[in-house]
Parts: sequence; C-alpha cells; structure tokens
Amino acid sequence: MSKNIPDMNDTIAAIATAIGPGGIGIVRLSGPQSVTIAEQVFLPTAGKKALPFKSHKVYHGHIQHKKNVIDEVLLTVMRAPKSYTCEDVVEISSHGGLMAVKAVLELVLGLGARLAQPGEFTKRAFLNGRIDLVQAEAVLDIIQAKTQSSLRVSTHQLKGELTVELEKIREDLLGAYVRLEALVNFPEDGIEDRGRNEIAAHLAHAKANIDALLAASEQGRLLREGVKVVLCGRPNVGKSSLLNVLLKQPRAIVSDVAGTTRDTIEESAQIRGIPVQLIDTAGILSPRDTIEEEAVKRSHIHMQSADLVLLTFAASEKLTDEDFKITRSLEGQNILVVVNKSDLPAVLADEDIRRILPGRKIIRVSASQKIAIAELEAAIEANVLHGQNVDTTNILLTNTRHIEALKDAQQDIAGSQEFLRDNLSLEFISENLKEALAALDRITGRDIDADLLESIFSVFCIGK
Ligand SMILES: Nc1nc2c(ncn2[C@@H]2O[C@H](COP(=O)(O)OP(=O)(O)OP(=O)(O)O)[C@@H](O)[C@H]2O)c(=O)[nH]1
Ligand SMILES: [Mg+2]
Repeated sequence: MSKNIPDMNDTIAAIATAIGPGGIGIVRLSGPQSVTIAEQVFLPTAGKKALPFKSHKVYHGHIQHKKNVIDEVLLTVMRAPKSYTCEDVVEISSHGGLMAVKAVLELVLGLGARLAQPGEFTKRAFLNGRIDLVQAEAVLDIIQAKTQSSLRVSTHQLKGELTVELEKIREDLLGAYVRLEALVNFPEDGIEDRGRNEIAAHLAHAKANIDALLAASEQGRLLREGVKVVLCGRPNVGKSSLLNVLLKQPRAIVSDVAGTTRDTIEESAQIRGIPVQLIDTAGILSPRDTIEEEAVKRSHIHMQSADLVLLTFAASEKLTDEDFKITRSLEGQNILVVVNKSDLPAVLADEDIRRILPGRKIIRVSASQKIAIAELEAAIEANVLHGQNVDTTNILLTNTRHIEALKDAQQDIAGSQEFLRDNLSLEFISENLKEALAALDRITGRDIDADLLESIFSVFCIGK
C-alpha cells in the first residue's frame, strides 16, 4: 500500500502476554517463516513423529538452543488462513515471568523473525481481509475496556454488528447512486419522476439508520471514554471523604484540619457502570505559599475541563464568603450540588443554596455515615446520561473517529435530499452521494490512507 506499511512478507514475533510474573507467557509468531522457525527451536516430547505440526493442535515439548533447554512449553500452530492474522501463526506458551519469555523471543528473533510493531498482528488481520477496521479497533477497545458495559459494546463491534449496520446504509446509498447514474446516462421521458422517488426513498432509509446509530453514540462515547467529575468546595466540607466513598477505598487523607488536601488527587472509578475520572481538589482559596498557589492553579484547570462538578457544601454550616466565591468561579459549568454532613443538625437550607444556584439538583448525603451515597451515584449517572438509560444493546457506535465520519455522511445525505427536493440537476446529488459513500468507507477501512492506518494501530500494545 505505501512505505508506511511494513513488509507483510516478514515473519513477526512478539510477547503477547503482559510483562511480569504470571502463570504463562506467550510468544506469538506470524508470517511465512513461523513454522520453520518453530521447528528449529522446539523439540517435541513425542519426537519426530510430531512433525509436520498439524494445524490447531497443541504440542508439548522444550525450547532448545544449542542443546540447552530454555523452557518447557506448549506449542500451537495455526496455519493460514485459519488464524488471527490469516497467516501461519505459532504460539509458544512458556512459563510466565520475564526471563523465559524473553529468552524464547530472542531466540526466534535470532532465526529471522522481526519484532512486531504495536498492533501489527491485528493490522495484518485487517490487511489480509479477515476483519475490517471497525473490528480491529474493537479489539483495542476490548483490551482497554474499563467497565462491563464498555466491554459488552466492544464485543458487539468485534462480532461485526456495527459493520452490518454500516453495510445496510451503504446498500441504500449504492442503490440511490445506481438509480441516479441510470437516470443521468439514459434520460428517458417519463421515468425521471419515478427514479427521483426511488432515490428519495433510499436516502430517507439511509438517513434514518444513521440517525439511529448517532442517537445512541453519545452514550457509547461516554462508556468508552468516561467522564471527568471534579469535587469542589471550601475546606473541610468533606470533599476527600466523598472521594473515598465514591472510590470505595480510603484514597485521600481526611482530617478536620482545613486545607488537608493540598494537591489534586485523580483516581479512576466506576459509577453505575460509567467509567469516571474522579478528581479531588484542594479547597484553598487564599494560597499561603507557592505549593498552595500551584494547587489552586491545578484545581482551576480541572474545574474548567470537568464534565461535571460536584459542588460540595456542609449541611452543618451556613454559606460563607468562600462558598460564594467558589460558586462564582464555576459559572457556566455543569454542577450537581452535594450537601454533605447530613448526619449533623441541618443549618444550611435548600433555599439558601437555590438563591445562589437556581435550578441545580441538590443531593443531601453523609460521607462519613455513608448516607444517600447510592442516591448521589444515581444523580451523577442521570446527569451525565441526561436521564436516559444506557441500553448497551442499542449502542454500536463509540469511537470518535466513526462518529465524525458518520456525521459527515449524514450531512452529505441531507444535502442530497435538499437537492432532490429543489429539483436540482442530478449531477449535484451524485457528488454528494460519492462523498457520503467515502465517509462510510473510511469507517470500515475500505477506503483509508496509510497515515490514518498508522495512527490507529500505533496505540495498540505490542503482541496484539
Ligand atoms: N459529621 C460528618 N463529618 C464528616 C462528614 N464527611 C466528612 N466529615 C469530616 O469533615 C472533616 C473534613 O473532611 P475532609 O474530607 O478532609 O474535607 P475536605 O473538603 O477534603 O477538606 P480539605 O481537603 O481541607 O479541603 C473530617 O474531619 C471528616 O471526618 C460527614 O458526612 N459527616
Ligand atoms: Mg480534602
């Protein structure tokens, strides 16, 4: 395809399991030389009769180099095209831990295999036509999935369900295009009206399918990328205590000394299946030294980029100037008001808060007594999902790249529909349809340039 795409005739090798102590470690080879290389290093327990290795069979034996046994292993051969990459693949399962796996890898590299680039096995599966780009990206999403729900969505994508939906849209666009070309090339009196109606029907169908995919995509993106939730509030209201209960572990130091948290604390969590980056900030307003100045600066940076701010007050205290000041600094933000310490006698009324924060949802909780934490989690979920339920069976679109391309197609189709309504020349529509088709093909990888391919696979881990 291009200079950026490494040679497909090479045999590539990499450690496919996580590096570190573990039960087994796997070195994977793919390419025309993989079986030959395996034959040179692997001594089957069954002896010569094990040769030639049968496909999809597991062999017990030892990896040897110059008569030295490196490890006792299991070897699996998967011959082309029935393998992950559609090429001859060999997997050597040695004992886990760094040394054995590394020794096996070095040995096969010494015999002519080349160290695989990140994601190169999956890239080969794509370039050899076993999976499309959507499925290749789903592999990465599965590896990186942080919640059950995002894993479920990616598994659907890997099975090709998004591809099937995209194919339906493509068929409609092609249907419209073919009809259009016929009208342009064989203009006969009397059939133009019927032709235009057929094109309109195809376009409407394609657009409805795209609209449905995009409607669920916002939730899909959320499941994949997560949301940034920042805890704000003046010192001592219990921000760090809230962080700890939401994380379900004592991560931040909690004390009755105002100004306990001096640096921002970032942790990943799951709130009702949504991946969340939780950030606890320092409640400081008037920094006393350069460290506190830096803490305030960091808090502000996080606040600005937050998807949701949990603005925290203490039920046991009236609002103070500090509360007003913080509230003002959060103007324009998506805020959920949390009144903590609801186990103590209530001094702060909802009306007091509504006066400075009209129309915001207020949740009363107690971090230390774990009161109404489930309600707080539900309120966070409702806020970020805009009150909709996440139905993972509906979500097929999660990847920003796919969403953007589909939006392009949506626009092109809308343009075609407008031209059709205005009875404009069919050539205009033809151009728009071609663009829409190209946008779809960018998603599945039918039409993709080498640089984009490079950037997609470069974020994979080596060995996948
Ligand atoms: N009664 C009661 N006390 C609480 C509650 N939550 C936190 N506290 C106490 O309030 C004090 C301050 O809690 P922190 O979580 O450290 O407060 P913070 O907002 O992080 O404070 P800074 O880091 O100083 O800005 C501690 O003594 C906590 O034990 C609660 O729900 N009820
Ligand atoms: Mg704190």
